[in-house]
Amino acid sequence: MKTKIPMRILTVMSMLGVLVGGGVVFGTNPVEAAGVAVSISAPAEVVKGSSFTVSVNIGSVTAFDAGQFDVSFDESLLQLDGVTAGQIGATQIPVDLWNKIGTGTYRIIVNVPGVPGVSGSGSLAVLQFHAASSAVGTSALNLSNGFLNNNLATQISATWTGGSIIVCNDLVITTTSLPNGVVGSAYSAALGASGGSGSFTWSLLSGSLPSGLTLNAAGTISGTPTTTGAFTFAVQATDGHLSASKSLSIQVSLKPGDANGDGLINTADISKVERIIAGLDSATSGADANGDGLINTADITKIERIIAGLS
Ligand SMILES: [Ca+2]
Ligand SMILES: [Ca+2]
Repeated sequence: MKTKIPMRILTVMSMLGVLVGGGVVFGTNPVEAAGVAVSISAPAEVVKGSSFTVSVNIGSVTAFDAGQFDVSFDESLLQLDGVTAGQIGATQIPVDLWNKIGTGTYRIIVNVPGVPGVSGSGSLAVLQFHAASSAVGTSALNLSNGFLNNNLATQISATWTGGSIIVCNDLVITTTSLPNGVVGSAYSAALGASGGSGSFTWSLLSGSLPSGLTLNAAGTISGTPTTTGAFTFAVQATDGHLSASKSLSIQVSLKPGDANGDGLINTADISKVERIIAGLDSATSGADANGDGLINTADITKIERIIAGLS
């Protein structure tokens, strides 16, 4: 019968390089055998000229004591301004030294003072960057020449995964105004934006579109207005990372001759103008069919001409 060795003792034995199950295991535990994951946590997209931080994250590690790695990037797009301490569990991981060793490549050395070792997950360091103010593009953010060791001065196996950052122009909505709408007439207007990564999803942020109109994700406002009025609303465009919003408005009026505001011009509008002239109904903008600012029999004549296809 085999003697069962408690997991905690097994871990200590394996860290010490004790013979376990016929093989010598140096400085590893079951998690680290596959390699501790070291990866970049960075914004996918930054606006040119802006400052941002990048975290060099580390997965679960046991008795970590010190490490070194190189970070490299496109210097025409990104500049490294500083490197500050990471944190594993509750323990800070001091950056002892960071130094430029080549074009766009910096070497960073982190070291926990003394030999207590730190276990847990977190970050090895935090990098302070700013994006170039005049150039846009995509920069790789590579990690290389990485080496980690535990408090026994033994290498900790690790996999190093970099990333990339898009430097772009700020996302702005370029539409300054929208065409007016007419009750009963088809309406279509395309919203525009620039910057970001160039593919936008649109939505209504606040307010209301004229009834009968909708905004689709591609940024087209379309439909057929059903009521008059001035409608003010805010739209938002996002490229998935950055977003911008803008307040816009659409004025909807009646078609000249559409005295009753139903979107159609027919004999009901003649009756409506007659009622307005007789003082039975309030004036409507559509009743002024000939656009002279007055509502009188000349508008009835105009409506008849419109119905007959004469004008
Ligand atoms: Ca009408
Ligand atoms: Ca008139």
